[in-house]
Amino acid sequence: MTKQYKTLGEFIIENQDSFKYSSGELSRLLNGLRLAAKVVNHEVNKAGLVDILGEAGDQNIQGENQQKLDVLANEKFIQTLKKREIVCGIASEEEDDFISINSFDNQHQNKYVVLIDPLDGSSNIDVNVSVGTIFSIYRRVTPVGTPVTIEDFLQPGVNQIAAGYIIYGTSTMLVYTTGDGVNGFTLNPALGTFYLSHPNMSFPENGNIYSVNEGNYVHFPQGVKDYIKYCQKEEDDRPYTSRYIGSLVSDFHRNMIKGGIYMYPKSSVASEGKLRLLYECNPMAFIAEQANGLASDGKNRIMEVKPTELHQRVPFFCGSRNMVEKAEEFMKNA
Ligand code: AHM
Ligand code: MG
Repeated sequence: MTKQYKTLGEFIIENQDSFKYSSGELSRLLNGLRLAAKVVNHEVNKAGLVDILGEAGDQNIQGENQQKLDVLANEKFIQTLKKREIVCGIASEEEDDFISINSFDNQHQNKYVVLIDPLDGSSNIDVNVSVGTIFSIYRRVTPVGTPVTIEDFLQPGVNQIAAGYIIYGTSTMLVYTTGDGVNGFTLNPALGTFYLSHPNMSFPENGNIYSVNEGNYVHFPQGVKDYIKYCQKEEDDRPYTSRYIGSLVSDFHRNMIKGGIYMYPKSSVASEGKLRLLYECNPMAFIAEQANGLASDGKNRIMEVKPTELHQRVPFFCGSRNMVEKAEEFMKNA
């Protein structure tokens, strides 16, 4: 008999009783993201065929060149969430400011805000390497019925209601948590349906992969240099394997399955590292912790960092529990 896989749609409905707050609204929101993921997946897959590759000519708020697919993914996710009127606000890595969502028949009645990195690792697009979408969902802190404010977005990661990523890889997967473990769904492109392929995902406690841009080695703090040397030392189960795609979602996904640590430390040329607390680190930290892993800024739990601005950057160490703890030890002792 052929094994019957559960679809993402079925899974969302079956599990909505475990949601902390209004289940219908969060289910609709997750379904909206599922739909946008399929649209973006379609665009990413055909990127090599049509003239949508290359830079769009604009710069985003961080002064980086935007790729055309960044712009497109940003539009698709925002459009889908806006049209379905399921959230009261969106903040995106590609937008300067947050967007407040309202309509005549729904006077700011929605309760959730979404923060999104629509296409992370986009410098990989031109060379056909996996990219991803990262999302994070919070319940608003300002009263329902009023427009959202910056306070609704500057919440610590511990307040997240759900977080997830979509990886546009050899196959497309949507991986997410609502605070009750992590589950991964693989897209069957012929049917356009996500199926539960990776139930209860979990980081092995130990791993043997370290992922860091070693080209920045000379700029790293001493503790990070010492930890990298430790990873390379011939002793016990070391040296570890070095794997760095330069696409956070892909590096994280591999390490969650095989066991490993991802690092984007601060350096003498980037005082807070590169990754954004709200769009990249908090959602990945929530997923990591729900999958028995850890996420730290080198000293503190990422999800407890109090955000002060939308596009804030933070050093990031994330992955298998024992490896992150070891890296922290090196940074403390340096
Ligand atoms: P992006 O949001 O501009 O794509 O930048 C984030 C990406 C991560 O996916 C990746 O891990 C990192 O930047 C790679 O940076 P670097 O090339 O400096 O190693
Ligand atoms: Mg990014």
